[in-house]
Parts: sequence; structure tokens; C-alpha cells
Amino acid sequence: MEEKKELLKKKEKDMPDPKDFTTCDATIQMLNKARRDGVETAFERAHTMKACPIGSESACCKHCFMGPCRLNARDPYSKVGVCGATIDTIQARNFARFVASGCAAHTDHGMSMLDLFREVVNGHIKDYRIKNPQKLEAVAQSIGIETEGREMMDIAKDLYSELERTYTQVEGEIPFAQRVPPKTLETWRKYGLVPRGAMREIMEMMHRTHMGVDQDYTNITKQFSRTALADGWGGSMVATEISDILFGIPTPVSIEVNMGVLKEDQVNIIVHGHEPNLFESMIESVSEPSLVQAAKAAGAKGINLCGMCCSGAEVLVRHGIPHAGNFMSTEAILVTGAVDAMCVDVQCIKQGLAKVADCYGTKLITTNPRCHIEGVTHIEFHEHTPKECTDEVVIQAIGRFKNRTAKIEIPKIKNAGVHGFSHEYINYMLGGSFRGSYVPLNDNIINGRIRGVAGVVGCTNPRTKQDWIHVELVKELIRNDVLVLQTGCSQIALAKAGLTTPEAAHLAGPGLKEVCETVGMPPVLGIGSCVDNSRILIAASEMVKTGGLGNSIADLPVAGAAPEYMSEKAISIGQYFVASGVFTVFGVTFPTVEGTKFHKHLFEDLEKMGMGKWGFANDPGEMARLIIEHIDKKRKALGIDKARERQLMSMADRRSLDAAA
Ligand code: SF4
Ligand code: MSK
Repeated sequence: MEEKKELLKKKEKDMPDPKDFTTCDATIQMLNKARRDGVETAFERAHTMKACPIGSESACCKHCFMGPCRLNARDPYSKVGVCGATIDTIQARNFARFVASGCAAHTDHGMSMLDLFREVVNGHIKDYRIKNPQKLEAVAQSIGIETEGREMMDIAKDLYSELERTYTQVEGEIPFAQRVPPKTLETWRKYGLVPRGAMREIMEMMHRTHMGVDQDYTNITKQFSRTALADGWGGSMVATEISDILFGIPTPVSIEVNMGVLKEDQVNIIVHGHEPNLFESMIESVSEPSLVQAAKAAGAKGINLCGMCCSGAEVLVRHGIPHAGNFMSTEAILVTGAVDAMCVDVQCIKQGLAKVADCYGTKLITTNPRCHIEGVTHIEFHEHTPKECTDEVVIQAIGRFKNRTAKIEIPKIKNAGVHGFSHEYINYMLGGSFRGSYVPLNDNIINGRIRGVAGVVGCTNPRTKQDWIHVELVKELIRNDVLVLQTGCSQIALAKAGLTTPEAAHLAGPGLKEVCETVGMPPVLGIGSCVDNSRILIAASEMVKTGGLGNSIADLPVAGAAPEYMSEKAISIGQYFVASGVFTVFGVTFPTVEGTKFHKHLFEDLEKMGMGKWGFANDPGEMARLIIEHIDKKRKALGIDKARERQLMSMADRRSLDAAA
């Protein structure tokens, strides 16, 4: 340990200050402590592990063993791979596989939720139940299932069989294609983009990107668009809708975020990952009287359950469970020494957690058969007997509390916010309980109080300063009257910055501020985990259906951004937004070579085909400029730019009247 500390001290001399890694004060405090303790995190590793320039521009191919082949990104058409593959084929195939992997992650998650639903409906699982029958009916009706006068369980059985097609169907269109605005669907049909079933699309995508199959970047783009749509309107949407049916629809709830939610005198348990069923059972286990008693007998005042990453986002919006931080804080929080157990399921679980947990004696526990980590305790979560796992996690955490040896330092930083704005709640909030609708939102966009809507979502990435771009981008957007919807780790960045409170309305432009103050809502609406981006698709469809803003999603004055993304899931999300008609801007890096035909295809041609398009910027001001410019372009095409000018003129008129008075 001493030798290691010395080594790290030497390395530390060349290391940037933690303030250069993140804007999160709690994470800075813990990174400083980690250095004192001789502990390394992904921030330091990202600094020493320089990204491969050829790989980051996707100019290499290792799809067969005649390669790997590396092309020159500076002169991309000067060379081809051994098989003759061009730079466009190579980039398109790589991009396609990112989409296939991201789509697989979301659809496998969705399928787990559907498996759980089937077992609940068939009466094989008693620990969960249908918590929201209204949502069950609404989802069933949205795909044409008769609900009038029928028993809830009969509707549920039909819903299960219909939704199973999302995954297994080999011909036809996935069920939620029925929710897509007709003109958007027409574009998809024209280019053959309507997904049949997620498994088929992923399988075909992997086949077509094998050596010697699809070697036309435009044709590859069609299939990865179809694969991405099988995620957004398929796997992800099923995951969200089934989770709402089983666990409840999010409604606004006051929440606390940041590392200050840990309590030194309590047994602290963190759940990290993505699937809500593990967390729902954990909520039950920490309230179990015998376990609470055991915690007290061990000297604790109680059991403190917190979330991180998207598991945290799921229960933050449903139950108001405190959230301890986003993706880039998961190692840092273990440095507090106060986490007794961190239990994880799937996705975004860094293997590096194992080493940090080991240094502080935290019990790191994997629970899902899909995600084991070498050397880490595995307690399998079975949905038929869920509490066997979650009770055991609590017991292990109590054991660690009793034998705590690590020095504890909890950053005293806690922020408040209001989250839980599902698209159903937005409907109700703006329209009221008697006339719940999107009409007021559309009206406020048409009259220019709200300039447009932007979804700002996604991860944090150690290759950029944690949270910085999220926060600065969103501030600039709301200042320009753009209403912001948020999911995943991005909303935690904004919650830590205090922008998810109704009081943050004072940071908004005059129009958005007026709407927020009238309704009592924040200018930044946290709506769920990264799989819940499907809620944004539904909200966009509702805006089209409500009228006055064009006939397709591509007509709406909306945009999307994932400023600090790091995962393949984000590429799939970005592509399903683009294929649905949304201009989508990414930051950090983009896996294409500028100036190539494939890059132009993604950044220009798709829009001309009636879809959205990709954008890229690393600076939050530039990102905001791109988004606002796009929103204004759409407003102009809709003929509602005049309404905005009129409003600005009337303000000027008012000022001149005031001056004259
Ligand atoms: Fe090289 Fe072609 Fe093989 Fe890719 S598929 S590694 S470009 S030979
Ligand atoms: S957890 S995919 S870091 S949002 Fe969904 Fe956060 Fe990105 Fe993972």
C-alpha cells in the first residue's frame, strides 16, 4: 500500500487538479481524498489513457482477420482496407454495430420487464402487481386492444402477447408503430425503416456488417436506422410503459441529490444500474422490521437507501428516493468510506468499482446473471423470490457497518429539486385535470412564449469536465425560452446545479419564465432514466397530434442533445431521435471522419429525406447556438416566427410607452 501511494504521488505530479476533471464539488472533494488514500479512478485513467485517434474517428476496421485495417483520417480516400472496403463502408459498419449494441442493451432490459409482467399476469409472481390499471388500459388502447367492459387481467394478457411482438416478430411492424404520427410513419415506410422485431433487426444488422456483405453506406444507414427505431419505439418504450404499469407513473416529487444524502450514522446502501425491479424490492427490504432492528442492534440509527445513475433516476421520479450522483461519481462516492453496500444490476457498471470498493471495505454486490465482475460477490436476483437477494444485500451492508474501519468523510453537499414529469403529467400539468392536453404547450410554442423544446440527456464522460457542458448548455437554452426535458445522468447534473426547482424559473427567458411561474414548474423537467427517452418520443407525437405545429415530428421546433455521452446506448438513442425527425447534437467526440460521404449523410442528407440530422459541438455555447438556430428554422417553416417577433415588438412598444409616460 505504501509503495503504491508513493507511485501514485509521482503520477499525481503530472495529474491535473480534480477541479479540471469535474464541476461537481462533492466529486472534487472525493477525488482529492482518493489521491491522499492512493486510490485511482476513471478520471485519472482517462487522463493517462490517450484515446486512439484512428479509433475515435472510426477509421479502422477489425471485422475480419485479413485486418485490422487502419485508414488515414486526414486523407480518408487515399487508402482502402485489404478487402477494398472504403472509409464510408468502414465508418457505417462501425456505427451500425454501436447502434446494434445499444439497441440490444435497451431491448434486453425491456424484455426483462416484459418477462416480469408475464409472470405477474400469469400469477406466478406475487411480490409485484399491476400498480396502475389506468396506464395498462391507456397503453392497450394505444395499440388497438379493446378495453371496454373487460377484466384487467384479460387486457393485461392481450397486452403481453401484443408487446412480445416488439422483440420476436419476423415480419410486419412493431406494435408501437401505431403511435407514430402518420407523416413520420410514411417516411419510414418509404425508406423501409419500420422495425419488424428487435431481434430480427439486430440479427440482420450484425449479418450485414460482417465482412463482405453490405458495402453501401446508405443501405447500411437504413438498417441501423431501423435497428435504432426498434430500440426507441420498441424495446425502450416497452421498458418504460411496463415499468409504469407495474411500479407507477412518475409524478412530480421533491428530491435530494448529491453525496450529502449519505448518513454517517446509518447503514448506507446504494443501488446502481438500470432495472427498476431490483430497486423496488430493495425498498421493501430496507423497511423490513427485522432488518431495521438488526441495523439498530449493530449501532446504526437506521438504513439509508440511495440511488445512482439510472436505477437512481427510476426511483427518484417514482418515489423521491435520494440520488447520490451520476455515472462519473460512482467510484468517487465509495471514497467517502460511508457506503456499506453498493448493489448493481446491468449497464454502466465500471469494473474499476471493484478495486475502489475493496480499498474502503464496501460490499460491492452484483445481482444480475448478465453482469458478474471478476472477484466481486454475486447474489443473484430472482424475480420469483426477489427479497432473498435484497434481504441478503441488507444483511451484508449491516455486517460492513458493524465492522467499518475506513475513515469516513461525507461531502456536506445536498441539493433539492422537483422531478417526475412523465408525459402523462405534462399533459395534466398544462391542461388541468378536466382538459388534460398538450394544447397549452402547443399554444405557448405558437405564441412564442416557449421558443421550442429540447431533450438534454445522457451520460457523463471523463474525457470532458463532468457536468459542465450539461449545465452550461441548459442554462443557455432556458435563457432563450427553450423548455428542457431531461433523462438519465444529465438530469442529475442539473439537479446538482439547482436548476430543477420551480425557483430556477428566474434563469429562464421572459416567455418561458412566465409559463413556469403560471404553472409552478421548473424550466428543466426531469422525466426519468435513459431508457425513458421514449417518453420524449411520445410527448413529441402528442405535440404533432394536438396540431398547429406541422404534420410530422420533423416539423416540430424541437431538438435533442447528449453533450457528455459515453455509451453505445447513446448512439442508438441519438439515431432513433434522428430517424424520428429530431436534430440531435452530441459532444465529446463523434465516431466519423469529417469531410467523408458517410459523415455528410448523417449530418445533412437524412434531413433532406424527411428525418432529423446529427450535429456535433464540444462547446456548450456552440451547442446551444446550433439547437436554437434549428428551432428558429422550424418556427420559420411553420410560419410562427412572426408571432414571436410580434411579441418582441410589443415588449419594445411597452418599453417606449413606459418611457413616454
Ligand atoms: Fe480490413 Fe476489410 Fe477485413 Fe475490415 S473487413 S478488417 S477492412 S479486410
Ligand atoms: S446510466 S447510459 S451513463 S445516462 Fe443510464 Fe447514465 Fe448514460 Fe449510463
